[in-house]
Amino acid sequence: MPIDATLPYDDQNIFARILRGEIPSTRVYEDDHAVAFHDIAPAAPVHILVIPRGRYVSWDDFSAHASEAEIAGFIRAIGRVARDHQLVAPGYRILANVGAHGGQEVPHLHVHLFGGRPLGPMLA
Ligand code: IU
Repeated sequence: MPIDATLPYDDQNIFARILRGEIPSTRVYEDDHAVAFHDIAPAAPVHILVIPRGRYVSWDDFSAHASEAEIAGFIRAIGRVARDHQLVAPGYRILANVGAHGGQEVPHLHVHLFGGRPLGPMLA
């Protein structure tokens, strides 16, 4: 069920619980600002979610309220994960769904990183 991205942060959301280690995930990267793990229902041969450690509901919340260090660290982490998986030469896609019309289902900012096959045209 898509979420309302203007709601306050819910500390019990599934990615908050993954961050706290209460629910297992297959982590592929972590640093001071970000954690990356395999999506549980991959839509491509490589489908990784990169999330900030901070409590941000969505890209909107993050872009409005995160510090410069958090923003820089998060963006650098996404690039690092793509390079670590040898995705740069073949190419890849990053995507963040925001709110109901964006199809966002988990109320903690996550960037999808897709790769490993030609992804075709972007769907609106
Ligand atoms: P969305 O952008 O909020 O629609 O994406 C949520 C993603 O989180 C989706 O691709 C799910 O497969 C994925 N996911 C997950 O990896 N682990 C979980 O426990 C749950 C969802 I719930």
